[in-house]
Amino acid sequence: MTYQYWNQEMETLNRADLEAFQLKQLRSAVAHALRTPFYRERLSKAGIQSEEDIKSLADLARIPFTTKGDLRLGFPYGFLSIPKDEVIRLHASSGTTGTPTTIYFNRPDIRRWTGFVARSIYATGCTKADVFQNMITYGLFTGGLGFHFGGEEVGMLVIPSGSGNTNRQFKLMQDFGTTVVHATPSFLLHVEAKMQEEGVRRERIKLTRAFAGAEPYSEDTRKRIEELLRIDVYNSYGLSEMNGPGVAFECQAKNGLHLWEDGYIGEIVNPDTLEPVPEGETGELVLTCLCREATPILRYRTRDLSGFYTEPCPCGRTHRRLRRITGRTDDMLIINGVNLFPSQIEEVIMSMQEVGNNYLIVVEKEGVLDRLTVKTEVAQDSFRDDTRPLHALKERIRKTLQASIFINPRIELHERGSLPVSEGKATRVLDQRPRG
Ligand code: DLL
Repeated sequence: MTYQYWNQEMETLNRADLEAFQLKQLRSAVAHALRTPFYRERLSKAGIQSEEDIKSLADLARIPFTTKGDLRLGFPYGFLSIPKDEVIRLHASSGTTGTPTTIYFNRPDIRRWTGFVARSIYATGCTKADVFQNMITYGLFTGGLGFHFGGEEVGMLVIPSGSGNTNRQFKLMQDFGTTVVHATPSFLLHVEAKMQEEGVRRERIKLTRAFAGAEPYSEDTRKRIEELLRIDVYNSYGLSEMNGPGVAFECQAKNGLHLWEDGYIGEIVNPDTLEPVPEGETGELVLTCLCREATPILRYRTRDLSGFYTEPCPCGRTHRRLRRITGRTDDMLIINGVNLFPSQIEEVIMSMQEVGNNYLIVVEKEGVLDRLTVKTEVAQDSFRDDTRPLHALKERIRKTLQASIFINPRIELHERGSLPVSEGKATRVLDQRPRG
């Protein structure tokens, strides 16, 4: 396979030069951070009064971690490090648990972010000849505008369709000959199911690729989308605190996500001790943003669980690859004392062909015990008179899951297309246990 690079020099830079570049950028990020009240206090407590105190990359370890809680406390302008009249855009996270976190950008920040998204898109083999339908939410969420600007930078024809309204999405795809889409993996699965339902013929659609991210999904889910839609699916990772998408992305080798290390420093730490884990092991990803002036964020605890691959990538890029993010330290469920990540359930059920594209995990209290119910759709319209095969399927799902998660779940089978679908990030878990 021949690989194409958007910025060959940067993407294939040798380690020593890449680290020298990181050090220069880190100093500049620290200089900006020191202009915010939060970091001025935090960094001076850690003995860092100026960027001159950062002498090597090892000094990163002296910088305290930043959490989502810190960012919330700084709402709305506490992390702004440049005069307000130089800011040209803001994005904010949805704030599902209260105050949102806000990130500001000046013009060079937007230019740099756009460069990382363009680089990511190009790494999947796209060119300016592609027609790109951006089927993700626009607005305060970074997925819409982030990919929109990146797609334009590559020179693709960008269709800002936004998410939802699958019938209109099909029409756009057919009218304009869409070759690439961007969506959450759950929305892609929904699109496929709808295509079947509406009788949209695959031959009328020119789709070859999709970028899928913003929520965790398993390798089996990727394969399922690839087979059903007959396209290549590339994993796309990012978070609003680090600009949005374009932080780490799969290349055509599809074996892990290159973390763009000239824009971000990645560390993997043990979430309990906050000490670095041995190279290659799984832990919490901590990121430092090297490419934004307006809102510096240093050593941000993402809560995302991942690890670095240690062997080099056949594509020739030198930027280290992250393993697929399997879950977050804080979406872990504890069910009667057993730890469970929703991704463990997804891995099992998405590998079973009879199971449809959508599922929901419900946790309730029954007396003193926790009760886990997994609701899945069935792949075929099999709600016919003979219910015996359905009973057998239910039992098979239950046994397979139990063997893998060590919890005995209740299984509910639902007709195709009957479980709720979200247009943005999917809600996969309903934890209905009383709090406290
Ligand atoms: O989801 C940015 C984004 C937009 C990424 C479009 C990719 C595509 P937030 O809303 O701040 O930003 O959510 C960030 O989503 O910490 C992860 O927990 C999760 N996440 C994002 N991408 C992936 C992925 C955007 N590929 C949070 N795999 C992150 C697993 C992901 N989880």
